[in-house]
Amino acid sequence: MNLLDEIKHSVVSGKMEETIAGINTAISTGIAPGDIIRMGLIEAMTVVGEQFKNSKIYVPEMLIAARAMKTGLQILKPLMVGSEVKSLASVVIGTVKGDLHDIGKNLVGIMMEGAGCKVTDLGVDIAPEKFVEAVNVHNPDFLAMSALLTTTMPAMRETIAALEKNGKRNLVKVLIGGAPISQKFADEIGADGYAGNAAEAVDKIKAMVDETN
Ligand code: B1M
Repeated sequence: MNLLDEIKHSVVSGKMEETIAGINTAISTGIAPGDIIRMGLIEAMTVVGEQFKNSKIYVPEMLIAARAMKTGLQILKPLMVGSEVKSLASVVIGTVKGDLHDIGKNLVGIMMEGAGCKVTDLGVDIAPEKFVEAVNVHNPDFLAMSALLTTTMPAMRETIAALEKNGKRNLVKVLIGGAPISQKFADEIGADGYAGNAAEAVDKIKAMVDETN
């Protein structure tokens, strides 16, 4: 088994110490942090998702695996976040109401910071009125919303409606993403952009910043 497979295996089985040790070894042998995230951590979560879908594991195991993944991300975050001087854009990010999944959202935030964005992370289970309040307080260029459950997708539409109701919709670009989200859904609810993964989210922000300049 190569090192990245070992990391993947440790995360799938929720072994925190082995995950940390594997990541530290990978870093010291010169494996790029982005590769560790993609081929070690994200692939592990895909396996975990499949196992959950097939009733091979249940919520507690999924939670333990997620904890190992989050710890791994914490180690890698400082290596992903560069020392860009100029701010690309300011972003308020959060996972929508009713949804507690934050690993993808955290990864998107880390990649945005790495690209030079100023990111304010509201956390999970963020109600539409909380997003509106954060837009009022932080006046960001982008509002970024994440959803992992089909049942919480409507909260994105509700948040856009709340922005409109409060006269804020034109002041901020809305970017959405998460496993069940698509470009079609983004178009349907009137979001400005959709991204399928963290790298694409950064590309979308760069493209939209370029458009407005
Ligand atoms: Co849950 N869960 N979960 N879960 N969980 C899923 C999402 C699921 C697909 C599993 C499955 O059935 N195969 C399924 C959803 C089914 C559906 O709605 N279609 C599911 C379910 C059903 C549930 C519960 C309802 C289970 C239960 O209680 N019976 C429950 C709901 C709780 C709630 O939110 N109210 C639940 C709970 C949990 C845990 C708490 C145990 C844990 C989350 C821990 C945490 O996040 N802190 C968990 C986990 C870990 C998962 C899986 C296994 C992994 C998610 C993950 O972290 N992926 C997941 C199955 C899967 O996705 N394979 C699953 C890794 C992460 C890097 O990817 O989040 O997709 P992802 O993010 C990607 C892209 O989507 C994108 O970029 C990221 C990186 O490239 N992206 C954006 C995300 N946000 C973006 C925003 C953007 C742009 C791109 O712009 C703003």
